[in-house]
Amino acid sequence: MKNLKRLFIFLMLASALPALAANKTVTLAIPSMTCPVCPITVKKALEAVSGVFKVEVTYARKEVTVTYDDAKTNVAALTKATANAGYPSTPEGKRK
Ligand SMILES: [Cu+2]
Repeated sequence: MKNLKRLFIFLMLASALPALAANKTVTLAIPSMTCPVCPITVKKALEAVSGVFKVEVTYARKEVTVTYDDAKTNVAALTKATANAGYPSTPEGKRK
């Protein structure tokens, strides 16, 4: 019975582990998205970054929300990717 209890605790801990590999979401402000075609370029640039699995562009607000695996990439890499595509971006909250 004691072993069974240990196994149960082990399984609980093991199933909790994937939740620790955090998916993070960041919203980037991209003021230079000035026409409806821009979001396509921005989306492609961000989706090309390894670790990114969701990109949502809100053209009306000139924002893009990116969901990424923070073990594989980070906000600096994301802003670099948009800048390389011709669209400098600023993480929300740091905007002046
Ligand atoms: Cu455009």
